[in-house]
Amino acid sequence: MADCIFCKIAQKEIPSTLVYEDELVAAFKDLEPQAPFHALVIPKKHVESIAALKAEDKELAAHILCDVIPQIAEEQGLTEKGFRVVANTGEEGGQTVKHLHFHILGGRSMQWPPG
Ligand code: D5M
Repeated sequence: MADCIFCKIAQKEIPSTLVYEDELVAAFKDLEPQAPFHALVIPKKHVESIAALKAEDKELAAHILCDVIPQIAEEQGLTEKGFRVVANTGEEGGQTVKHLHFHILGGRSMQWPPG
């Protein structure tokens, strides 16, 4: 999508600090970190949100959840103590960038409920 900032990051048209990349997925440090480790995992193809995922995206979603996020957590030393994964979805979900992304937050104790 031409005007999507995360598409531009995936295409390396704007810079980011990558922590993971493969053919389908990129992960990069969040510009406004809310924890000592805060990265965003995105599919390279434009999908607006979890609500826009289609049956054809099942492998991609499983890849992100089953492979990419656990690998990043392990590499960042978060697996043992724990971490949080968040996918803000839609207006009331607090989603500001309309390209599916999973926040990975770690390195501190998290509170519940979120705001
Ligand atoms: O989260 C959107 C997140 O995206 C928010 O934490 C800031 C982050 N962001 C916005 N632009 C950039 C760039 N260019 N690099 C890295 N991180 C960025 P949401 O769940 O939609 O509120």
